[in-house]
Amino acid sequence: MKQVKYVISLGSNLGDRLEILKAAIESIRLFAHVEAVSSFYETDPVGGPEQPDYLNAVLLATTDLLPELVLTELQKIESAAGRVREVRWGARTLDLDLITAGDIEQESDFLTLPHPRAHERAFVLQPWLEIEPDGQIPGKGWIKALLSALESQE
Ligand code: A4P
Ligand code: MG
Repeated sequence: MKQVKYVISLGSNLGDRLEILKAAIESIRLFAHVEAVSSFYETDPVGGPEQPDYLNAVLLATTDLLPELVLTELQKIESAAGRVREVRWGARTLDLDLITAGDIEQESDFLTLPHPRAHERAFVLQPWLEIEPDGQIPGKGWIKALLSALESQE
């Protein structure tokens, strides 16, 4: 089976954020080969209701699992961390998003690739840039350029 390279973002703004993110990374290691993990970044919440600051990170992993199966595994890890889906963009113990899966582009309610908002989110681009300086979002371009564009908007 063909190995696919995945970019996965991790976020937490409830509970023991650091321990929750570290445990999530260990869980991802059980089904994928984790090649790089960024530092942990303290970030202001973007969108949604007023809520605590986030701890965010990004990791690179390869596996021959299909994207839908990878997302299903990520959702199991979120549930195990006590994630309750109430308010969209609301506070959460753990949010695991699939940012890219190789050069796959697809759109469905269950899984859109690349993640439709990743290119405009510094809390994804900054940690990603740290571990993959020449990273790209299919259809959007170099993450370095996307991040510069965001910063010059501010
Ligand atoms: N879904 C579709 N495509 C994907 C994908 N590529 N990755 C579906 C993950 N999920 C995907 O997600 C809602 C539905 O999207 C799922 O059923 C899945 O099948 P969710 O995780 O249940 O809900 P959510 O996370 O509240 O929504 P969403 O749209 O994923 O939110 P975002 O855009 O991820 O934003 N601020 C800071 N500083 N740091 C953060 O981490 N995160 C958010 C969440 C908002 N503000 C933040 C942060
Ligand atoms: Mg999510």
